[in-house]
Amino acid sequence: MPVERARVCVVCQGWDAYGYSCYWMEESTRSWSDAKAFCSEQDGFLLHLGDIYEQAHFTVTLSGKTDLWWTGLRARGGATGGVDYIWDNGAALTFTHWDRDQPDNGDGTCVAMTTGPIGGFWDDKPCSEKHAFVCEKARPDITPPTKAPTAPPAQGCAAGWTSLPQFRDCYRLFHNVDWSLKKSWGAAREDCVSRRAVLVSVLSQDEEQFLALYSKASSKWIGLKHNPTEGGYSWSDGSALAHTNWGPGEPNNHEGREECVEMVSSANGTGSWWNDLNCDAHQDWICSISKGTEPVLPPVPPPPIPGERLPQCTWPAGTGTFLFP
Ligand SMILES: [Ca+2]
Ligand SMILES: [Ca+2]
Ligand SMILES: [Ca+2]
Repeated sequence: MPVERARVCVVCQGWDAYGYSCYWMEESTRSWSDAKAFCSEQDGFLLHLGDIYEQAHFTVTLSGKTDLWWTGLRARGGATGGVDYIWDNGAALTFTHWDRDQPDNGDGTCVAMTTGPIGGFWDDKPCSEKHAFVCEKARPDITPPTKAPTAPPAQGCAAGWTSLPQFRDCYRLFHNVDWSLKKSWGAAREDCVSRRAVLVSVLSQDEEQFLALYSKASSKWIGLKHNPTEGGYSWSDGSALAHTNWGPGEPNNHEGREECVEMVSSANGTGSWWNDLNCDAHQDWICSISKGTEPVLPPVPPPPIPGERLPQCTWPAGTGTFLFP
């Protein structure tokens, strides 16, 4: 055994070392909470995937394994509708690697990783299912670099935009009673971008409840979209998918044509839920912008020049041939 590997083995007391952590691959299967208890008995915690490098390490490690393996991720909440995904070790969810069509909230609230040659993806499953799992603990000999503390959010929003002190963004609902002013998901996203904003990402139940009340009695696009090729859902601004609020039976990808996600708020705004919908449907939408960034007005298309006529297309009589003028 190479000297360095042997030294690390001693440091990790027989566990595998990678990056700043030691890992134990436990092949015996347990429910999620029994797996969590097993790890804490070893002074560890259920696997916390902190970034794409740690994820890549386990994608490779699990390529030769079978079935599913529990991670330390689970959904919390649900009583009032939405759920927030949290790590067992208390770390914030800053990175996600959801499997195709996940998280679907359909059958469970604990998150396992798939295995095999194209494995390593995340799927929410019933917590009572028994799976193998990974325990993690910090390497005792090295510590990760400390990150600079994040500054408290700036305050204040531009006219027409709204927020609460705890949020980092200001929000604006574009609620158009006239159908012709509503937009497809892509056009809504484009409208937000042209204001220096983004189509809103809803990252916690706290934010969900605020937006439900703010946009009560309406259905509107949010920045969530399905990725048909890579699988999974993702936010248009690249935020981690750390919260979901699917309505009963959703996402159902009705007739295989629903790739974009709307939020529906109840009449009094005390409840809300998400539905996947055809991206071409015309809807209201919510943009969000970082506090401290000044929104701009989207460019207005130039008015038609008076007297200028669009070229007319004609069918010459009797020829049956279309002519471009
Ligand atoms: Ca970790
Ligand atoms: Ca699932
Ligand atoms: Ca749907």
